[in-house]
Amino acid sequence: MKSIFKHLLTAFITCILVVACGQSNTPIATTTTAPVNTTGNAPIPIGIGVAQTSNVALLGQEQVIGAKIAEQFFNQKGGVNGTPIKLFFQDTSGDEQGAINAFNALINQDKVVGIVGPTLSQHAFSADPIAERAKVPVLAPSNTAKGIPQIGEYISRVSAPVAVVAPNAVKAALKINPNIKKVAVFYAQNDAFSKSETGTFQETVKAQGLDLVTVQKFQTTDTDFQTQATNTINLKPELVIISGLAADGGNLVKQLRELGYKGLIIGGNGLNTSNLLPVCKALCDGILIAQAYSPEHPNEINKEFRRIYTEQNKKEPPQFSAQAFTGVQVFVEALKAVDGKTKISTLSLPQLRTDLNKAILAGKYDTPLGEISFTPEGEIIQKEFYVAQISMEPGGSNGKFKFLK
Ligand code: 1QQ
Repeated sequence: MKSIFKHLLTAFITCILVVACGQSNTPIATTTTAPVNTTGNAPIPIGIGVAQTSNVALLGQEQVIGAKIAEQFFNQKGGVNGTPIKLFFQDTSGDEQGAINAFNALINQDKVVGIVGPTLSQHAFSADPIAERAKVPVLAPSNTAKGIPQIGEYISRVSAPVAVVAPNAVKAALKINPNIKKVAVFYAQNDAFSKSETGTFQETVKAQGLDLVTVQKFQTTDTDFQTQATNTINLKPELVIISGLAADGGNLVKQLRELGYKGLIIGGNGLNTSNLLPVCKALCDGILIAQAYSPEHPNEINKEFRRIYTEQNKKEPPQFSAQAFTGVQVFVEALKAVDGKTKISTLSLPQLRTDLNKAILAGKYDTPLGEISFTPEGEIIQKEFYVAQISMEPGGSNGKFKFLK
């Protein structure tokens, strides 16, 4: 990274001067843990470790967009008390090892102050412990499985857990069709988030007095769901609930409909992207998905975020972009709080990472998700949740997430 090299060069020259001149009044040359930013206005490095390739990129791409909007937006507003931020992107790709490699690169090579990532809970359980051991704060932008903040002191999330988000979709389905009795549940058994989310869905179904007629398992890599779909349809459910990711989830919806299923379908958070629409096309119509973000949220920062996003992308901002934006925002505001106490330019990188983590947990943030804060463990405290229903245009190539009242 240029600024660090510049710093090292400055430190080296200073060192020579110190030896030559016999003076020793600078902290830079004498410490091994040099300050992060000693050159006045060198940008502060923040890491984004999400999936930019693989099937998980259907979700991760939306995060990259949200993070980039935040970088530009907050730098235009003066960054961290006059010092800009700079995002460093490392692609986690689609597996645990990819996430581990991305986190290691962000921590050791890019020397970031904190990380927004990874995309999946499945990857967080492997990669977050690396950040925890290195004492690098992580803000999980989309890790909704049970147990994420409990990975460690440095792990917090801006993505509300399945336990609070998912039940809203079941309640919305019952409002649309109060006659629902029989419910079938599908989940991807090789994905930590899907296992966690289906647990919540199954509890909700039972708590609502509904009849859970079957629990079907699949893999996120599956493309053929004929057997599970046929077995399910034979049980005549009025509601099907799917916890998986976008490609598998989209194919499952498509095959259920092609085989004649007519009832309501709830998709979990892994189906919460318009990248699902090219998979199930017209047959995506009517899928209900609970949301931790609404483009209609009326606060100023959301209005600005929504305006920039829609200008660039010609559609409404999705939840994953809003959450990634929020992750960067929390870092920026917590960095400002740290800087307000002790100039960041005088702190060593380890000290800054530790102070930053404390500041994150202590703060309150007005974000596109609404007002949020954190429990001491790093769990998000968020107030508003929503449910959207996919509405496909006739012909089935274009569709929208319509928010239910
Ligand atoms: C998780 C999730 C993902 C499906 C979001 C991209 O919620 O892995 O926890």
